[in-house]
Amino acid sequence: MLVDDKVKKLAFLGLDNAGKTSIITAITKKFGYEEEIFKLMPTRKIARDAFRFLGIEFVRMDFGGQLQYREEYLKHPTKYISGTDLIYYVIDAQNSERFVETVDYLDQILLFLKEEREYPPICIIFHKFDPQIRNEKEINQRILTIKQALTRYSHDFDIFFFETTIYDIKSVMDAFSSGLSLLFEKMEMVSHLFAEMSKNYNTLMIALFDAKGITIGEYYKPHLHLQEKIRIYDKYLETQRRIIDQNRRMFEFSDKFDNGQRYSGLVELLNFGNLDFYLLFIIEEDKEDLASTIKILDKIEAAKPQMENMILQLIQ
Ligand SMILES: Nc1nc2c(ncn2[C@@H]2O[C@H](COP(=O)(O)OP(=O)(O)O)[C@@H](O)[C@H]2O)c(=O)[nH]1
Ligand SMILES: [Mg+2]
Repeated sequence: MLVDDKVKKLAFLGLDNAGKTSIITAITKKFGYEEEIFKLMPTRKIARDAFRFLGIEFVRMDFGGQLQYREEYLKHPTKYISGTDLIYYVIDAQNSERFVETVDYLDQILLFLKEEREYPPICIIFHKFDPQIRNEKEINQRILTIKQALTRYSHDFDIFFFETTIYDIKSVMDAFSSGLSLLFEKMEMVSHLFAEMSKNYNTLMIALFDAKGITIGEYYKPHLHLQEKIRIYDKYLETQRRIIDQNRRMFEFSDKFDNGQRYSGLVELLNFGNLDFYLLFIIEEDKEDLASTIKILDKIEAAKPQMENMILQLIQ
């Protein structure tokens, strides 16, 4: 499944105050799991924690971004930066005064990696992309300029861009999950299967999450608005929590969007040994024909074996 089975190292890099620690905290705390902080290195200010995903152990390293630490990492890059499997580089999207400084730091990191011939995927996260600035022309223009400037590295590195904000946990989880999926070759087949399945039903969304909320695959109806996605995701989180608290295997719910359109949802727990996964299925409700909604939810039940097979392939 992976290139090799040793522990995978994820690095969160960026200037101080970019939001690295907030992102990691949001990912871990949202799902109420106490992550095992097994080593804290206050002197070098790299906080490490460990987690498992699809049966593989990961170490997540939060590189303190103050100037003195950055200088230390760049002075001994072999010690700090080498051997990283995936880099999340976090930029404060609201602080354009530090754009030059942050691009410069990223430059130095990438130059070092290039010299070492190490090419981990690079996820560049424009963070603090809060709802109220999402439509601001100037900020969007500046972000675009940085993206264009960084294309000079795309010959050597696989570079991916994300916009995130702590006010939308989905944006943070999407960036994190997308990064991880780059390390698992088979993960994209999950999304493909969901896209296929969606053709048979009037589906708004199908998604598969691991117990910690990492997305393993998902399909959205193409025209679904961001607000609606966020609403569904919040509803999912609430439902997942209920399943855990009430020790259930499945929960169905009905809800409506701001525009009045009603939708039905189902969250189902799937276990494989000690690994838990959650399947989320969302369909539009037909006001005239509620029986058809129920019929569709029954059909989903029938598609479960196929889904379980796929998960088995992922974790084998
Ligand atoms: N507006 C806004 N502020 C944020 C967001 N995420 C984090 N912050 C704030 O940014 C500051 C720096 O965050 P922190 O995670 O400590 O940054 P780090 O130095 O990169 O680890 C804190 O005051 C956070 O509350 C966000 O999405 N939007
Ligand atoms: Mg920090």
